[in-house]
Amino acid sequence: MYMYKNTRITLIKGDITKLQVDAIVNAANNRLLGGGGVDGAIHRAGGIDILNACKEIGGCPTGEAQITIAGNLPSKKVIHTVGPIYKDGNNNEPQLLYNAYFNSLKLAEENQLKTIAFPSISTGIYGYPIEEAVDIAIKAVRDFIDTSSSIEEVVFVLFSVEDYEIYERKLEMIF
Ligand code: AR6
Repeated sequence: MYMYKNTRITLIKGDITKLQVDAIVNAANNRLLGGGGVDGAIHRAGGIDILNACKEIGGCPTGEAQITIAGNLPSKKVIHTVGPIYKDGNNNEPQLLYNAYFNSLKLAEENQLKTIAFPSISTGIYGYPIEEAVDIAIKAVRDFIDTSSSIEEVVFVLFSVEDYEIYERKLEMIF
């Protein structure tokens, strides 16, 4: 784990379901009823109680976020957010992706959660080009932590070595 200077941002390669942080973020869909990718992994590892909590919430608009218990996961909470499905970049995708990160951080702050881990939202099944998505993810996190001291650590968790290296390159360019 490498902390980028004094930014409170860290980067790891691995499985987000294993992390002992206050909140892990799920890249969910509007129905909040589970799916593939990281969503499937979180529900598989966390158990049925998370799905039941999601059913009670009833859904989540794109760019917004909801919070549930973490069931059998080592984190304290799960924040479910919904990134945009990428079409061509002209359908408000950048703003919606930014909102997904920013609103997840806001929800963490509102719940006194200090450490939060993000997967690479929208860049899997939803098809967002990774290079563009990383810039938006980093900008949203920087914008938030620049104005708020409540979050102590933001971890970007990348599943593949390729994605990890893109994040690493972008972060090293900035910091
Ligand atoms: N830990 C960390 N990252 C992971 C893990 C894991 N255990 N598993 C996959 N990833 P995706 P999206 C990475 O497709 O594009 C679901 O069906 C993965 O390699 O999970 O936002 C939902 O229900 C990729 O880099 O999310 C929605 O319908 C990143 O997580 C839809 O997929 C995100 O890929 C959301 O699509």
